[in-house]
Amino acid sequence: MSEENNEKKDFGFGTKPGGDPKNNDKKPKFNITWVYGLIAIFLFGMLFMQFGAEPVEITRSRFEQEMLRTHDVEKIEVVNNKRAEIFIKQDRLSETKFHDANKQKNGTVATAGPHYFFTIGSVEVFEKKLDEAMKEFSVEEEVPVSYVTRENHFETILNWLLFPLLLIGVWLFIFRRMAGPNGAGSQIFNIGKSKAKIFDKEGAEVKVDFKDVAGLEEAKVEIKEIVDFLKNPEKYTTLGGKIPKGALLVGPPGTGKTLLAKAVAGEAHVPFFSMSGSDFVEMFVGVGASRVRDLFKQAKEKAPCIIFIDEIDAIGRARGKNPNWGANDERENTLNQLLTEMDGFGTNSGVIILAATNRADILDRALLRAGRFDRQIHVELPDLNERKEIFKVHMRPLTKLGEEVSAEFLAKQTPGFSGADIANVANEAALIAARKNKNKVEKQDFLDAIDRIIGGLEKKNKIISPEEKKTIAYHEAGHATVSWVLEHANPLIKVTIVPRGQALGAAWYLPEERQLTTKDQMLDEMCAILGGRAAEELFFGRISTGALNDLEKVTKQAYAMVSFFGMSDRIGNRSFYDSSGQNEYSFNKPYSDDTAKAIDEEVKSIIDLAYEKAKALLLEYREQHNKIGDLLLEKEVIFAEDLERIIGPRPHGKTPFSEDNAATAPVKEIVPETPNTETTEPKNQTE
Ligand code: NHX
Ligand code: ZN
Repeated sequence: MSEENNEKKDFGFGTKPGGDPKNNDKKPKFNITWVYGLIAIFLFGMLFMQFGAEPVEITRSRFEQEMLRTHDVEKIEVVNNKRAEIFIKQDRLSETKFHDANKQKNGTVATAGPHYFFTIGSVEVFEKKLDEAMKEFSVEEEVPVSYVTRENHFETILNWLLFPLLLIGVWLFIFRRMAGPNGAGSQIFNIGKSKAKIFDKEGAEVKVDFKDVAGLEEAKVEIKEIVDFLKNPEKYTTLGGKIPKGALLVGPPGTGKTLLAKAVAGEAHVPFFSMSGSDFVEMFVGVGASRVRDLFKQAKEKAPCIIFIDEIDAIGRARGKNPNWGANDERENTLNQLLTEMDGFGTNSGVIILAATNRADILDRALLRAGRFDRQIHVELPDLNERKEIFKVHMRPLTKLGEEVSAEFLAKQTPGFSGADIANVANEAALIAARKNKNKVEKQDFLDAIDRIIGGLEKKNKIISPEEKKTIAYHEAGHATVSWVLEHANPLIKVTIVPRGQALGAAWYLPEERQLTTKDQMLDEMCAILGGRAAEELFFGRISTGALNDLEKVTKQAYAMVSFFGMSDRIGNRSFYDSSGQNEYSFNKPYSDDTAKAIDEEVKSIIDLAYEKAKALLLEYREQHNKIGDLLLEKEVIFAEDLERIIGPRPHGKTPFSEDNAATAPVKEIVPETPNTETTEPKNQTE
C-alpha cells in the first residue's frame, strides 16, 4: 500500500523541478528583507530629525553664570517635567560663548531654539533654584517659564511599529524553519491559491499511458471514453449529446486509481490539473473555498482540460444532518464551493473533473447527482488474470529471475492482493534474494515475500516457553485438522508456529475467488476458526488468551450472518445493513430491544454449535490431530502435503461450485460477500 502513497506524492504534491514554468512562480518573490530595509531607513530618518532639533546639554551652573546672569535668556520651557530647555535671545546668539548652539545648525545663527537644555530633578526644586539664582544675580527682568508635554515620536514609533514587526519577523522565521523551503511557510502569500499541479502536454512528469496500466481493462474502457470526449467533442455534441462533467474513480486502496488518472494525463494531451482533496482543507478559514474557485478559474482558462481530485472524501464526505456541529464548517464550505463551481460550468465547456475515492458510499449525495459526478468508474481488486498481468509488469525490472518463477503461479497465490501489494511483493522478493546473497530471484523468495506481506515480519527470537510452544502447535493443528475434514472450509496451504507480526502461529488458507458465499461455507469457516480454541480445551483442559483474534473473527461473522444476511430463522430475512452510509452519526439501532436480544441469542447459538462441531471433529480425528501438532513442534512449518499424509485426502470435493458437482449441487442460500466493514482488504485468511 505504500506504493500508492508514493504515487500520490509525486503526483499531487510533487516538488520536482521543471514542468510548467507557470507552476514555479508560486514561491513569493516578494522578499521580506526589503520591507525591513525600508523601515530601517525610515527610522534612521526620524532619528536624525530628532538630533537636528536637539539642543546642547549644559550644566545648571553654566546656565546660571553665562546665560541667566547676563540676561541672555528669552524663555524657558520645561518639557515633561524632566528637562529645562533654554531659548537664547535672538540678538545674543551671535556671541562667541553661544557658538556651540550655533555650530550644529550649520552656522546659521538665528534659529528659533531651544538652544540649550539641562535635566532637572523636579519642577519644585527647579523653580526654587531659579528663584534663588535670580535673586543672587539680581535679575529683575521676568524670564517666562512654560510647561509643556512633548511626545517622543521616536519612542512611540519604536513601540508601535518596531515591536510588532519584530514579532512578525520572528514568527515568519519560525514558520519557515518549520515548513522548510517548500512547505506552508513559503505559501503564506498564496494561501488562497489552488495548489494544483499542472501537467501540460509538454509536461515532462507524466510518462504513464494506458499501455503501462496492467489489468483494469473495464475501467480503462470507460476512462478512454472520457479521453475521447476531450479529443473529439464534436463527435458527441453534433448529435445533441452532452459531454459529462465529472467521473468518480471508486475502488479500494492500491488498485491504481491514481495511476489511471496519471495515464489519462499521459494519453489525453490536454492540460491536466491534479490536486489532493486534503489540499483544500487547511488551517485557515475560507481557504478551501477560495482554492476551489482558483482551481476552476485556472482550468477554465486552459479548457479543454482535466481536473483530477485525489481522495475526494477529504472534502466530499456527507454533510451532517444537524448543522453547526462546529469543526466541519470549513469542509462544508469547500464542498459547497465545489458543487457551485461544477454547476457553474456550462455543459460542453471542455473541462472534465475526475475524482478518486475508496468510499463512494460516504460521499455526499449532492456530489453524485446527475450533472456532477454522475459516472462512477469502478476500479476493483484484480482477478487472477489481471494479477498475472500485474506480476508480469512488476517482474520486468527484476533483471535476474529464476526460470521456475511464473507469473501465473504467483497470481494464484495472491488472491485479494491489490496492484500496489503485488508491486510490493516483487520488490520484497528482490530484497529477500539479495539478503541471501543470491544472484537471482527465485520462487521461494517470492513466496517468502508474499508471507511477509500477509503476515508481517518473522520474529524468530521471540522467547516462547516449551509449554507455550506446545499450546501454539496444538492450537494450529486444531485449525488444520478441522478445516481439512470440513467440506466447505477453505483449502489449507500451510501451518506455521513461527511467530510473525502479532501472531504466535497461523494456519494459512487460499481463499477461493468467489463472488458469493453460502451459509454452509460461512458455518464451516467458523468451525475451522474455532478449531484452535477447541483443541486447547480438549487436549490441555485449559484455554488461553491466544484465541482472541479467532473469537473476534467468529463473532463478527456470526453477527453478519444474523443481522445482515438473514441467515437465522429467528430473525428471518431481514437485514440491518445500511449501505447508504448516510447514518454515520445515528446511534439508534434500527430494531427493537427484543430483536437485539434475539440477535444476540442467535449469534451465541450459532457459535456454540460451531464450537461443538469442532470439538466433535477433533475427538474423531484426535490421533491425526496430535500427530500434526507433534510434527509442527518438530518442523515449525508444515504444508498441505504433510496433512494429506497424516489425515489422508480431503474427504469431500473442494468446493460446492467446482466443475464436477456444480450441475447437481442444489443451490441452497446464496449470499453476498461480507460487506467490507473493516478497513483492511481480505487477503489470504490466517488463523
Ligand atoms: C499476545 N498474541 O499479544 C500474543 C503475541 C493462540 C498461539 N499476547 O489464532 O497469536 O496471543 O491460529 C492482549 C491480550 C492478540 C492483546 C491478549 C493481542 C491476544 C493466532 C492474540 C495464536 N492462530 N493470538 C491464531 C495468536 C496472541 C492476542 C492480545 C492478546 C495463539 C494466535 C494472539
Ligand atoms: Zn487460532
